[in-house]
Amino acid sequence: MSFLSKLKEKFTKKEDKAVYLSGFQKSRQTFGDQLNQMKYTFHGVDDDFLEQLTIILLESDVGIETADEICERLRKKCEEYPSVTFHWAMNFLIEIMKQIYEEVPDAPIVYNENGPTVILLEGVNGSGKTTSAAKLAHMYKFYDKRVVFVAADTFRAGAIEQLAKWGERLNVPCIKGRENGDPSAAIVDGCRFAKEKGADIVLCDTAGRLQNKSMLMNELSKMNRVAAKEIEGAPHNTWLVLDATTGQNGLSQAEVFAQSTKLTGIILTKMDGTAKGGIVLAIKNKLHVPVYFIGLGEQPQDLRPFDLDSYLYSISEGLEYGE
Ligand SMILES: Nc1nc2c(ncn2[C@@H]2O[C@H](COP(=O)(O)OP(=O)(O)OP(=O)(O)O)[C@@H](O)[C@H]2O)c(=O)[nH]1
Ligand SMILES: [Mg+2]
Repeated sequence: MSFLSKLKEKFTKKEDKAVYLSGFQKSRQTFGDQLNQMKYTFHGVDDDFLEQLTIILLESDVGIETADEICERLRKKCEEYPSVTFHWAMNFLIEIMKQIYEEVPDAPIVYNENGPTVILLEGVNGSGKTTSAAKLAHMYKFYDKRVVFVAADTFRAGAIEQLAKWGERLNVPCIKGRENGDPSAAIVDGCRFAKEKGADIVLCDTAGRLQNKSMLMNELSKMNRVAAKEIEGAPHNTWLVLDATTGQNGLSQAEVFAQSTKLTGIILTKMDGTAKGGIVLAIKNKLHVPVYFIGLGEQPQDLRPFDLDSYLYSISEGLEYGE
């Protein structure tokens, strides 16, 4: 059985099939559908083929370094099979993408066994932090976890109320910072509240900040420090919320955020509105930071744990035909 057939078989058993397929529809049009078109002109894995493949990978926002690496590995692999068919070349391609992602194993999400687990959400303006906090709350509540929100975006007018409203809707208590006050104070209050009430998960929503504003980046470091004083090991997770539609620019944002805080994971939002699905591979290959969740819409239920096989299948659906 070929790699793509096995991928399909695994995928058909997944619960989230439909959500993945519709969320990655645009990415599939740029990637899988365009690759499929190449079968009509296929004469083997030669320079022409690799050049076209590079273009498709770049359009999917895999980034030049990762695209070159994929092409080089495919070229080497096909040297062993000089009369490779298009179908088998595609099998090798997707398998190589999986190998590249898996080369550095994803560290699991850290949960505090002796008290509340603190999760800090950071990112640039409008990336989807507050919405992601709501989505995470929805997910953890589904698993019967007691969740607390900390509205630590004291900077943007209306930001505290935005999270408080989600709190009301989802029945999650919201510890509010003071508008224009020190966001670290809200983190301290939130951690204390969570300890007192025996909460399981503390979701800290922070203000959008540009990565080139050093004052704001220092503020982020402070939030990390004060959390550690309240709860051992906190924040147990510091996740960068990245808007997938920004593509390669998101990658450079991530590099800078990683310098100011110990970035442990990424939530990739707005995947539903972009063809740039390849950014997942670029992030993993360049930053070695796991993508834990993907945002596939604006509602609390539109968050899914990232699953490599479902992702690969969703962006390449259709390539498995023609064995
Ligand atoms: N389609 C889609 N829209 C999303 C997703 N995540 C967030 N959004 C939308 O993006 C916009 C910004 O989301 P917010 O959660 O307010 O972003 P933020 O990072 O908190 O923004 P600031 O607090 O201003 O920095 C909203 O209109 C959200 O509904 C997603 O996964 N898919
Ligand atoms: Mg916000």
